[in-house]
Amino acid sequence: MKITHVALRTLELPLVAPFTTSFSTQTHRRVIVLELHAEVDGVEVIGWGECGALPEPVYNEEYNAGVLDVTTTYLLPMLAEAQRKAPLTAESIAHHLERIVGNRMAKAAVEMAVLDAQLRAAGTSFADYLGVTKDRVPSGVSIGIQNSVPQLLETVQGYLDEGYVRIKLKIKPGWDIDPVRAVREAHPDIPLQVDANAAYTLVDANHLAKLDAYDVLLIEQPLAEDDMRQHAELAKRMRTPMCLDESVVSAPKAADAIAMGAAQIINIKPSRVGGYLEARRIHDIASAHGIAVWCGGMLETGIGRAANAALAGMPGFTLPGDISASDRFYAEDITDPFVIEDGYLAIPREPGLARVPDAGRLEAATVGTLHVDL
Ligand code: OSB
Ligand code: MG
Repeated sequence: MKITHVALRTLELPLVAPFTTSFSTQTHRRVIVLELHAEVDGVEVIGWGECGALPEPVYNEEYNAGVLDVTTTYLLPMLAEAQRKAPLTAESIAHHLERIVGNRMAKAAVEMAVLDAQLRAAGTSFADYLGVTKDRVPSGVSIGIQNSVPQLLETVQGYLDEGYVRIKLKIKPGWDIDPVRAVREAHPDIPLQVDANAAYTLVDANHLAKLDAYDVLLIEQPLAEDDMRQHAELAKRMRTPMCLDESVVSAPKAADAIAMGAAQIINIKPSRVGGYLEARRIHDIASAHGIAVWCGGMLETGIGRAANAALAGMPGFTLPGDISASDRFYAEDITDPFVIEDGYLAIPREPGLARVPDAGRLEAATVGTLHVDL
């Protein structure tokens, strides 16, 4: 394929309710979407990519302005150079961008748009590309930090009524044991897990071990991104299985985490690890070690949600992901919405990786666009 033009749109979508984690409160999702124009065998094709980055570098080191800068200054010019020598393929993008350190969410969005264009041109769905045979995936929901325990219980009940099969509670110091106990007492049998987004230190080990009393499926990323060894230490000091999110930025990091005993479970977020192809490698490594994985999210629009739903159909994804219906975050998605049916989302089978956005809704949500010719 030859890329001819990329439009980098920044969208702003209101959230149905504020989403609070240990690191921030979001009332809107400001998200970068790539519209990539390419030629495949003389035919024009458009590929879509969605970037996981947030407006501020508070989940990881990436942020929207940085993504726009690195993509327009380095990533796209490097691909322009590469395609002067040989046609691009999705599978070669990571290689061409290797000289740039980190910036995995920016790279992931570019690779996603190229893979989407490639699959679209071939008439192949992402699920078929991956060899996924299931037709649906179980849907979990990530619940932000609430103002009070009664409010949390009401929120949880609402999602259970909608059919979500697993509840994840965001926790932070001061909002951890009490909310978990309250939810567990109200719902003795639901699959329940917690996510701290790196809000604790190893000094909190005894406190966090109190979670062991509430039959929690896993604790996600209690310690800082760099603290792989401390996670291994904490894993020995509590019974609740240790799950890593932020720390696992690549397949080699997944291998380190498994070898060190820092992760019994891995949250795979394609954007965090540099794309869907690296995400698949992590799935394969984890599966070979008997480590369960599940698909995390970054409040994706329908563009990225479609891709996540297909990825989560791979056999090693044995735990429900943070792949909820579109209306969990958005009153109106920019694509046809994903809906939950009996607790599951259907895996898309249309050609491509992404779900194509509606032109009018995309335009209405756009607050800025950068254009790059290659
Ligand atoms: O840690 O999983 C996380 C959202 C933004 C940043 C980090 C995380 C999250 C979520 C939401 O938990 C997952 C979703 O998209 O449903
Ligand atoms: Mg997380």
